Amino acid sequence: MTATDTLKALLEAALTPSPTVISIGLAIVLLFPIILHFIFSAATPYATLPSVLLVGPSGAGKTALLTLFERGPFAANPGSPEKLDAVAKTHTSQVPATIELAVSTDPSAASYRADLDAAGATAKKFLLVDTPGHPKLRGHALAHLSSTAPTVPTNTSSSSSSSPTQSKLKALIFLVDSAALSDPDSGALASTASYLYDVLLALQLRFHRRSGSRAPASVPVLVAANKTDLFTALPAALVRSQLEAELGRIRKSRSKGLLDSGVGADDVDAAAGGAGGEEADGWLGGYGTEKFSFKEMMEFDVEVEVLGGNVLGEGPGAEKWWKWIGERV
Ligand SMILES: Nc1nc2c(ncn2[C@@H]2O[C@H](COP(=O)(O)OP(=O)(O)OP(=O)(O)O)[C@@H](O)[C@H]2O)c(=O)[nH]1
Ligand SMILES: [Mg+2]
Repeated sequence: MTATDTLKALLEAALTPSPTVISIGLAIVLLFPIILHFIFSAATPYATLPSVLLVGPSGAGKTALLTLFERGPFAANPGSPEKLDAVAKTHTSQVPATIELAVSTDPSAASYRADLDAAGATAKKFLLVDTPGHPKLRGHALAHLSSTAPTVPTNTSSSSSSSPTQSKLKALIFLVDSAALSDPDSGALASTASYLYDVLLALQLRFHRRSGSRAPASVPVLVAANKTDLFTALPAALVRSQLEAELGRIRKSRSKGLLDSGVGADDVDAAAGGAGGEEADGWLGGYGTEKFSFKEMMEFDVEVEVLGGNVLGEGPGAEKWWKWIGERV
């Protein structure tokens, strides 16, 4: 009897409106969603995936590379023509495309062919973002770089959820057509270098904006010299030196344009000396150097590496690029 009595008394107390009951009830109502949030956010540690941005001039092979990484096994035996078609049939991109990939954490085993099948517990997931290379559509890629937020919103097409995912930009691949670069009449060198100049300058400005812990981290750059299967293709070392020379020329002519446009030489010097001025002008790399070198970008925490490879045909393939990605995501 006593047990039912106490139960009765307890129930009665709980149902009588009193400040204690109301405050306990309020506390439960308010704390429950907060506790739920912590339980679920702890259960999904990969809410933000690292992302790798693919940029480069139109026709360099960005979409072809994305397709190769997505359907690796098809390209693994390029013997049958229809399988090769799956990679080769690309057309100029108009919108950015994102796919989700996984790279093995074991560096010795890093191969996109193997990783696609064995994406188990040891694999790191990341997003690969293809951007259009057409000069009028480069805003997509540059917007990713100039965003001050530590994360960039991307739309994952392959993932089951169609909602935008927040993603951390971890690396950038600048794809170039090394066969086109070897033709001095095509103007490919000038147009490729001018795009690369804008990309590197965006990363340099990003470095200057870094202040505080929520600032974006540095983004390493891989200049991927594609199409080395073609006999006219320049080797990676020449791609590097030609691009450096052209970037130096662009830097010189752009700073000259600044002088001609009415900004006095003193202003430019002052801008170069002052910490705030560096941000405003378009001078890429270190001051006081005549020739441009990719090493200068280390001053701004931007590591630049040049590696050759090919998406189609016979050659070293894309393994080195995949490995480079694996070391950085
Ligand atoms: N020979 C050879 N051709 C390649 C290679 N990679 C890509 N291509 C070809 O280059 C052409 C352009 O490739 P895309 O991937 O469409 O170029 P993109 O960089 O996406 O170009 P945009 O979308 O316009 O920015 C296609 O016809 C590909 O088949 C390669 O390694 N070797
Ligand atoms: Mg494309």
